[in-house]
Amino acid sequence: MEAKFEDYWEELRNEIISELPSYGNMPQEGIDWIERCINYTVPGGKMNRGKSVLVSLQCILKRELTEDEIKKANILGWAIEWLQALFLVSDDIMDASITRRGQPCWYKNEDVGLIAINDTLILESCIYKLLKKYFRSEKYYIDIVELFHEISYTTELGQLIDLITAPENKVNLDKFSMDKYIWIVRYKTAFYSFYLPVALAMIMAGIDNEQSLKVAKDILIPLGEYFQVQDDYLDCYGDPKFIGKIGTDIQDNKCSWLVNQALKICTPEQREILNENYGQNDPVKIQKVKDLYKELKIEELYKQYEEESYQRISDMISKVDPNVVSPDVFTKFMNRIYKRTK
Ligand code: DMA
Ligand code: MG
Ligand code: MG
Ligand code: MG
Repeated sequence: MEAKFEDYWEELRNEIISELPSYGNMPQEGIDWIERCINYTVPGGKMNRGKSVLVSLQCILKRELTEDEIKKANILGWAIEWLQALFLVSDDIMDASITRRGQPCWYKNEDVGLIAINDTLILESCIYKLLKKYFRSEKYYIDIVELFHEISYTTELGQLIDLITAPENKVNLDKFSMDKYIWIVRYKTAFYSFYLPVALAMIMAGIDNEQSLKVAKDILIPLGEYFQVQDDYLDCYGDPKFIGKIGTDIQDNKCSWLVNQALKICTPEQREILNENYGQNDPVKIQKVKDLYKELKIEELYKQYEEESYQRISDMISKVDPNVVSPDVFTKFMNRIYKRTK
């Protein structure tokens, strides 16, 4: 039977762990720490991003893949999961989150705390260890390394604007706007979650010319925007048991889709309610914001947005020239997230 995505985990973990003693007999507790950290933070998500590399490669090549191609696509998928892990570990520290994937955030473990900052850097280094180990002799090696660097950078820029638009204890609703929102979500989410897996598959398949990558980007970035709007919706309305995390956007003063919608339609009096209650870690104030969202029927606006986005993106996909990129790549991705509840 063909190996599944999950089946590669053990090999990759061993790859990282088994090399550590070569660092001057690294103390065993350090090796144990890294093993515990990667076991805790890398696997255990939905793995949508990781699995999409192989799915995309299959759509693009439209032939039976070799065992080696399957393995390589899945390893690139795991490299994305690794990237995701380091962004989530740091995101949870900066967002003061409590749980992730149904367990305490990594930094919340009693003996971890701010050591988690160095752990994110180790997680990042692991990506390049793995790329080197498995791809060094491929002619596209430098292209995938550069892509990981570039996409990491875009994500970091997105996180920066996300964070400085949401200063602690300094609510200023004038800082928010839908334009800024779109910029933030493109950079912090869409590039690494949607464009990266497909671009990696395209590079593997040898169709990495500017034109084809642009066609992919033009659809995948809007798809990523839609995905982050869903994330913002679920932050407020999702069931923590289901989404594995407890929402923090209201108290974190985030430039979320929901607050931007509220700002677009609220009266000056309602804006004052937001001004007084948004961005503060107080359950009563959080509830007041949620009550206002209810009054403004933000949930209904979201349902409308969801339908419109599906239509709009389906339209875009239908216009893709199948000789440039197989439209299946996008349809598969889209159907996997449409109306998601986690
Ligand atoms: C997440 O934004 C973006 C990155 C790069 C992790 P977020 O803080 O809304 O994510 P989550 O809701 O998962 O904490
Ligand atoms: Mg967060
Ligand atoms: Mg965040
Ligand atoms: Mg969120």
